[in-house]
This record gives sequence, structure tokens and C-alpha cells, in this order.
Amino acid sequence: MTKWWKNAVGYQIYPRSFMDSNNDGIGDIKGIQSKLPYLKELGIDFIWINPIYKSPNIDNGYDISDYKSINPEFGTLDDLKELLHIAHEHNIKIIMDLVINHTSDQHPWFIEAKKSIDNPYRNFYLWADATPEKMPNDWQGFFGGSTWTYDSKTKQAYFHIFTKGQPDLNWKNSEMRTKIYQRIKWWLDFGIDGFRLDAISHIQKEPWDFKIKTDPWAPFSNVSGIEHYMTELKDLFHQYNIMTVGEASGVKSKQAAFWTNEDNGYIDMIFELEQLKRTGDLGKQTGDLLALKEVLSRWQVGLKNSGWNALYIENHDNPRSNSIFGNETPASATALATAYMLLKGTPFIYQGREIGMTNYPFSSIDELRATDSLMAYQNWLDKDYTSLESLKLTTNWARDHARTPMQWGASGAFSKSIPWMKINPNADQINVESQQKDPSSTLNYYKKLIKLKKELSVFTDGNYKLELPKHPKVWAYTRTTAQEKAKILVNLSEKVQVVTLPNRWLQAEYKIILTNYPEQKLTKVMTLRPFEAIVISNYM
Ligand code: TEU
Ligand code: CA
Repeated sequence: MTKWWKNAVGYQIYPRSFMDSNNDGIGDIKGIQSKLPYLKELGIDFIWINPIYKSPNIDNGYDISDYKSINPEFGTLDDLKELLHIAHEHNIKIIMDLVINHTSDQHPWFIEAKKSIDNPYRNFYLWADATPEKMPNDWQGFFGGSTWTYDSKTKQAYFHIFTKGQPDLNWKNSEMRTKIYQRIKWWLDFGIDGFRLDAISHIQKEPWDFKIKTDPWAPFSNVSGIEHYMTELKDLFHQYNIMTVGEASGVKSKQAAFWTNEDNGYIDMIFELEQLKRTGDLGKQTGDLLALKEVLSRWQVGLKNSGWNALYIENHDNPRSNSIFGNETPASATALATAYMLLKGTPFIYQGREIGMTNYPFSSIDELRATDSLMAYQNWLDKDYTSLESLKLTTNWARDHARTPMQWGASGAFSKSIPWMKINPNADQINVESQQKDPSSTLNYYKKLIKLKKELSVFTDGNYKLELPKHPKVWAYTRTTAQEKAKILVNLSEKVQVVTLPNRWLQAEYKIILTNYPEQKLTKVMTLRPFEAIVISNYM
């Protein structure tokens, strides 16, 4: 049986910045509800909402203090119930974020655990003997600094791979796991359609005396023994008709074929994190197109016969792709969209990508909000860079670029009061309202692209083959089934690129079925204009 999500297009919502319904400057659940018709018209089948649970917001919701309640700034459980109901009426499914590698340090379990060494909740977390000067080991967390924070009351340190406000849960503790599984069940019984599993490859850790060779994150990335917990999770997920997508850094493309195999995989699909490599000098880095092609091709081939890919080019943790790979024009926005959405897998569109939103021109540290950005900035200052240099080094590749409010119209359209992050000054030029009226807009191109992706089975089932693997500017590939063939040619540069087609692509049945320029003819020697994308197929 074909799973519904193999032929579906997802949309990622960063709720804080999506739509503010009550004008307090913060996006909310009712705001999402008001935009369901917009998402429907775009062709979206499901949405993934970043965490909306109760949280002190050290890491914007990725630090949960109560798994069963909604952060009041986003609304209530009843609001969510209603959203779910209306979304389902629109045939849109809802996937929630599931953050179970860690909790907030304000979660009642951790508040208890801190009280004493023999507290019943102590072993819900990871503690080891330490002194203020000497931590149990020298492992570094993802956001920089030690993975340990000393607790003077009990004279031990607790372990955290993100901020100290996000203590890691102890997955070796079966009592803890039972409690987490109860909460997962609670949400599935609530009626949601699935989960995006945050940082799931990190739940198992090496012994504290593990010696790091090269990869600083090896001691907590896809560590052996994780199979046991993933199997328990799978057994729970399989009791429901849901979709699961795991953020699983450290799981190699070869292993992903097993992790996501259709019969007894742990989860339905994986977000790999290798693809967004940077190239260029510090402070001036851009996206690395060759790495992107290499990584994505490896994953396409690796999951050819077993497993499934989750496709993305942008998310809430990275700068805007139209800025780091493109030149911030509609042409580069649509070219990138064509290139990644027609790969084999389930595409996710990060909010704002469908109108080609760009990076924010940060000019002061006060405009940034992400915890890791603020930590990075301090780090550069500590290394004696000036404040201006530190700002540049931080914002060159910061999460904050993706988190500015959605540009529904000219700058007041997201909220009537001051938004929690500044709106990009280009909102007057790049926005939904104006693009809806313009047939040649990025938004309207996306509608065509999504329709095509879902209509032609070659884009769901077809095998992938990379062409011109070493070409530094062109991303070209074919998708093939027994009956259908499609070729995708994308020029990801501002210069004209020339590509020669094999004769069989010039036979009468082949046509250009999509392009982001008004006119293009099929010829043996194809001249691709700046950021031109062309899709050729024998079907349609
Ligand atoms: O990000 C995960 C994350 O940053 C690491 O797991 C990742 O493996 C690492 O950077 C490897 O390159 C998720 C969320 O998307 C992010 O917003 C949160 O801050 C983080 O988890 C903590 O919950
Ligand atoms: Ca609000």
C-alpha cells in the first residue's frame, strides 16, 4: 500500500513568526488557522509546527516545561483542537514537534531531580561527579562550551548537548521512557497526524570516558544502543496511522535506508543535516552547491530501494536559501525550488520560502533573538573581535534570518503591534499579497511546481540519476520509471551556462513542462539563462 505522505507536500510553520491573530507581536495558533485557506491553495497536504508547548523559551520552545500544555502566547489546547478540526476539513494534516532528547530545566522532573542525589527523578537526567573546576569530561555541546553544568547543591554536574536550560534526558532509565511514551500516546490520542522528532539521533550517549577522535559530536550522535529506544518508539508509533520524520544527524545515508524502511523502519523519513555545508571565508560564507549536490545525490541513491527522504532546502535553523545559494531574485528562488522539490522524497517548504524571502540585514546584536547566535556573538567578542566584526561573523550564518515574521503584505501585515523580531525591510517588495496578483511571481510558480510534483508519478517513484556531478553551477538530474522520464536542468548561477542534451531527449514526445523563464525551446544545445530552471518530460 502506498503511504499517503509519499505523494504529499509539507509546509513548516515557525509559529512565533507565522501570523499574529491578537496583535501582541507573537504569531499564534489562531493565526495559523486563519491562513489554512492560503496553504490549501498553495497545494499543501500537511504542516509541521515547531514546538508550541509550555516553555521558558531559552531555545524558543525546544525547552519544554510541560509536555501536555500549550504555551499561552500561542493559545490553548482548545485552539489547537479547533485548528486540527479545521485543518482536517481542508484535508491538511498536522505534524507536531516532539522534543524528547531533553526537557527544560524548568520541567517539574528536573526541578525535582535537582533537589538531591536520591530524589526519585534524579536519574531521569544524566549526572556525574564533578567540581566547579573539573567537569566529568571535556565534551563540547552543539552551541559551544561544555556539555556539563555544575550544580553546587549536590556537587555533581548535569549533561546537556544544547544550552544549560535543556538538560538531556536519561534514556537508559526505563521509568523515564515510560513517562515519555505516555506523553507521546497522549498527543496521538489527541488526534495529531504525526511527529517531527527533534534531535532524535542524540538520545543515546557513549560512556563518559569515551575518547573523541575527530568528530566532536560522535559521543552523542547515533551511538550504538539507540536501536533499542528507536524500536520502542516505533512499536508505539505503529499503533497509530501517523507520519514520523526524524531529525537525525549522524545517521549515515546507508543506515537511513534501514531507519526508514517501509516494513519495520523506526520512522518514516529522515531530515539529514549534511546538506547545508558552507563555502568561502569566515564571515563571507555562502551555501556550497557542490556539497549540496553530492550529499543529496548520495541520499537519493542510498535510499533507492529502501527508505524515504524528507526534502528541504531551508528550515528554522539556517539562513534563507535564496540568500546563501541564490542572488535574492525570483529567478533564484524558483530555480532552487525546482531543484530540490523534484527529488525523490517528501518535500517540506519552510514558511516564506514560497515567496522567496531573504536574509535580514542585521545591523545590531539587539535585532537577534536565537540563543545560539547570542552565544556565538559572545564567543567572537571573547576572541577579541570588535563588536562589528563579531556581528558580521555571527550573522553571516545565523538562524535568525529564517525567523523574521512572515511577509504577508507590506510591513504591518503580520501583526498590528511591534513584532517579536523585526520585519525584513524588503517586505514592501517581497510579500504574499502582491505575489498573489502577479501570475509570474515566485508564489504562483510554487503552485505549478507543487501540482506537477503530485500529478506525475515519476516525481514520486522515479529513480534518480545525477548528471554533470562536478559542474559547479548546474544541477542536472533525471527521474525515471518504466513509462515516464523527466530531466531537471537548473542553472544555479548568475551567468549563462550551456548544456548539451543527449539525442533521446529531443524526440517528439519530450516537452518542456515547466520553466521559470517565459520562453524556452528544447534544442540539443541548451543555453540556460541566469538561474534558469527547466523540466523536460515525455509525459503530459
Ligand atoms: O536542532 C538540532 C541541532 O541543532 C543538532 O541536533 C544538529 O544535529 C547539529 O546542529 C548537527 O549539525 C534542533 C532544532 O531544530 C533546533 O532549533 C533546536 O535548537 C535544537 O534541536 C535543540 O532542541
Ligand atoms: Ca499573538
